[in-house]
This record gives sequence, structure tokens and C-alpha cells, in this order.
Amino acid sequence: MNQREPRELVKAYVAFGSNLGDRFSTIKQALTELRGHASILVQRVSSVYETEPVGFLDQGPFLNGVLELDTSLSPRSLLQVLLDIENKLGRVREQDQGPRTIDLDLLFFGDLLLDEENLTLPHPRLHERAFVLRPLLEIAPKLQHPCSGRTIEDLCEETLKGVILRILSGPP
Ligand code: PH2
Ligand code: MG
Ligand code: MG
Repeated sequence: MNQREPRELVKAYVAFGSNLGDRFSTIKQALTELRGHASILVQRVSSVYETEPVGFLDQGPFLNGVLELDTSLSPRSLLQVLLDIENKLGRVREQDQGPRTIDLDLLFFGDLLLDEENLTLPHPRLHERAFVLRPLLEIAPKLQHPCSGRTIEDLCEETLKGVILRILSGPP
């Protein structure tokens, strides 16, 4: 594609999580970075939830939430922006699923289906994670999963089944 031709804007969803250091402050810094990016327009941000760790259990509680953005970047470039912000905010990759100052995961990139090394879209575990689905329900209840056609509302009904997540704060 001609590099000077403007790309169409794509709506993407990103999950954020933190369980090391000043969790709320780090999440706010990550949002500031995203809002300051010339090719990203942050449109909606969910409340921030305090959640028990899932997977590797021997670690502190997380703060989690999700956001919606419009971008002219490619999925790979957006992923790189997220990784750069993680690194800038002190992310050290020591243990798979282990404690982290900030985790920024790409959940959806428009309707794109992708299965490549380090980038699977939609995120392969989002439909089973209350800490992603509950905040998504706030900002995008009618959003359809491009594989199953199920809305976030439908997925929440199946997966949350009585799970209540504690809201720590409104949208940062
Ligand atoms: N992230 C993980 C593993 N476990 N648990 C919670 N509650 N929140 C997370 O963001 C999280 C997790 C790997 O990315
Ligand atoms: Mg993650
Ligand atoms: Mg991640």
C-alpha cells in the first residue's frame, strides 16, 4: 500500500492488567501513552476492577480493565506500540503468567482473524476470562465475537454465572 495513503480507521479493543507496584498509577500512565499516540484515538475506557489471579495463583491481586480505540495502524504496529509501552513502564518478563507492572493485550482488531506467532486474534482466551469479559460488557455489550457471532452479553451470561468482580474505580 502507498505509505502516504491514509489507512481506514479500525476499532480495536485492548485489555490492561497490573499486579506489581503502584497498579493504578501504572494503568493511568499506560492510558496517557496511548492517548498521546498520533495514530490512536482512545474512545472508551471501562472501570478498573480488582481481581484474583487466574492461572498462576501465587501472586497478588490484579487491577484489570479494557479500552476501545480507533487506529490507522496495522495490527502488528499496534501490538508493537503496546509492547513498547509495557517496556517503558518497567515490564520485566520473568515468569509466564507471573506478576507484571503492566500487561496490554490486544483482544480484537476489527473483525480480523489471525493466528501467527505472538499474535492471535481475537485473543484466544478472552471468552473464558471474567476479568476481560466483565469490563468489556461495560463498554461493548453488543460487540460480536467474529468466530462465533456471540455478543459479549452472551459470553458473559455463559462465563460469569454469578461471578461478581469488585470495581475499584470508574474509568481512569
Ligand atoms: N493475566 C494473566 C494471568 N492471570 N489474572 C488476573 N486476575 N488478571 C490478569 O490480567 C491476569 C491473570 C496473564 O496475562
Ligand atoms: Mg495477559
Ligand atoms: Mg500480554
